[in-house]
Amino acid sequence: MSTAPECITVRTEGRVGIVTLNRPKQLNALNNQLMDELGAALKAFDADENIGCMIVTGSEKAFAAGADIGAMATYTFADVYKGDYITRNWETIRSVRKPVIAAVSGFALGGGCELAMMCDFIIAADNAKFGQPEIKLGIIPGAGGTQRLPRAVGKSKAMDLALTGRMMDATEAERAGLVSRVVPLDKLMDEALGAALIICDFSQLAVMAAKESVNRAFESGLSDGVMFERRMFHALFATQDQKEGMAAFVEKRKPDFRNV
Ligand code: CO8
Repeated sequence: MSTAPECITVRTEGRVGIVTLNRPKQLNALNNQLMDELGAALKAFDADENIGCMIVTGSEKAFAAGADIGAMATYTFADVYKGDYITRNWETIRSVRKPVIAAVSGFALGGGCELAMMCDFIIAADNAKFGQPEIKLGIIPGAGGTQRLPRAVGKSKAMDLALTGRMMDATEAERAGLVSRVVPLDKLMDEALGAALIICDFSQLAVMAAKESVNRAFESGLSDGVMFERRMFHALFATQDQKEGMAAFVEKRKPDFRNV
């Protein structure tokens, strides 16, 4: 029997599934239970025909201040390596096929920054602060920070953040390309929901193909990626949604996508 989650809250707005990280006393520090609950919630939304897009968010003060340092403090190499501890349930989010938006306010540090980067794009409030401060704890990022951050912001800034442990604010993060938009704190959820609802109205087949194709850019060389995109592009001509989308444009009406 599944029990109600304790470290997250889950709700829907129209066809948008929203997961809010909810360990306020620890600034949403990420532990195994939270990551299990987050993974389960996202997988459930992914499987739900009524959901077209997801949002992961935190509190005003913290998206997530990193992995739970208290929980990790006494781990040995044998603990973490043998049990694949901490890392084992972190990448569930990567298997989600519908879009996931990170709506980030406050601290997104360490594993919190890595979690945001595992989402498809990041919308930040103007009080957001991003960083990979693990170096200050005698460790390095462990959930993709040294790999996804340089892909997002380039080597120089990624090195700066990983080696000095400093935080960058939302303006710098947008300038560097880590986040797609910055909005006032009180507009964060409206902005994220607005984007999610726009996505929900498109053909889910095209949305999933676009996500898969953009992600391919980070996994392959240019010609392989372009070939993958071309095959996906061709494949979408087999869908009724392509016929509907183009007919609606020609007939100057709103398309009615059925995801077939
Ligand atoms: N883990 C556990 N508890 C935390 C964490 C954390 N990461 N961050 C904050 N807290 C707790 C504090 O201990 C404090 O608890 P209490 O009230 O009981 O003392 C409470 O949250 C509030 O924190 P502060 O009083 O420190 O609040 P401030 O506003 O003064 O400072 C900061 C906020 C700057 C965010 C500060 O709390 C801080 O520096 N936190 C640690 C940030 C950090 O180092 N993050 C990286 C952690 S390591 C990591 O993420 C590795 C990821 C590896 C992933 C591997 C899996 C794949």
